[in-house]
Amino acid sequence: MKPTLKVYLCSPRGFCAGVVRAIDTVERALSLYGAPVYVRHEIVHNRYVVESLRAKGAIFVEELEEIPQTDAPVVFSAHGVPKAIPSEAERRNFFSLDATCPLVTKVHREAEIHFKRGREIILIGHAGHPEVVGTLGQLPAGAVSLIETVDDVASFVPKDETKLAYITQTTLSIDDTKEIVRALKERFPKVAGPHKEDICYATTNRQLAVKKVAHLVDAMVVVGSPNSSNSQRLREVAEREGCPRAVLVQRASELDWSMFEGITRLGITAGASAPEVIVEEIMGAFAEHYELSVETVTAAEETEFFPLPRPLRQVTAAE
Ligand code: 0CJ
Ligand code: F3S
Repeated sequence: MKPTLKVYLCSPRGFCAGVVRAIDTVERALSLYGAPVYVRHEIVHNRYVVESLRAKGAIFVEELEEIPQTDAPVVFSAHGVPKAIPSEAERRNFFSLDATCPLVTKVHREAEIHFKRGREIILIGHAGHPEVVGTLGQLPAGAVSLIETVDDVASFVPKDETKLAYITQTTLSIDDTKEIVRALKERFPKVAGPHKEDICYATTNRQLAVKKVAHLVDAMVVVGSPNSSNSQRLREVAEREGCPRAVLVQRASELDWSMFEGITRLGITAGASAPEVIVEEIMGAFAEHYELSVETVTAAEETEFFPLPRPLRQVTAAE
């Protein structure tokens, strides 16, 4: 007889509206124009998604220089790109399709508005992440400074502390960001910024669901890739909320079964770039070891939908 395992499935989990739009952009480009479709950077940070699209004819590159002169579409990933990238694509006469999430574009616009109003901008985010590189690259070098921690707030030297603004990466930890914003407002009471931060609805809701489940379980499995910021944050949130074991896995084959010995309650969630089919694969793997009793724990209902980039919409309408 298999031991029983109570499974708490976090909801919402997995794909957000921006990820659906980004993947659909590549799929739609492939079906309209045929292979190859070039994609600058992983369309979303998920190996399974990238490999599936590659099998259908997508070619992934890190930089435009890697793309030969071509009429094939060139897609920019969901994370956004510095302004120099669309300019370079235009110079090379590429047919570009921008799959930047509209909620990242919104942050780019905020940055531009602050800049036009003469404000020095602080970006709260993780150095080197493509979204951060893209947001920094919306404005001339030096216009935006990156801050990663509360300590960075203390050491930041503004040009004029009455003309400061902040923006954030969309996939940060809600709790860490709250602390950084608090420190920023304490030190610079006149700092301009969004109502709270720029963390997106999907990041927020997935963290809220993990918070509801973390204290109920002995272990938490987060489906997602190691380079996925929002997925990493879910693992962190689970741990910080008192879940004794939290792991990030890309596939069921990565599960270390010694870690789950003796557990009776398990939480499962998935990052915004992780497909539901992998959640099902993980559930299937646990079902081989345990008798499962599954309960969904819901933190929010999501209805967001983002239409495809304009060139693909027009072609769709003409059909
Ligand atoms: O940056 C974004 C617009 C989120 C895209 C979806 O998630 P993912 O895993 O590709 O990217 P993050 O590393 O930013 O979470
Ligand atoms: Fe956009 Fe947030 Fe998803 S920024 S791509 S809705 S994780």
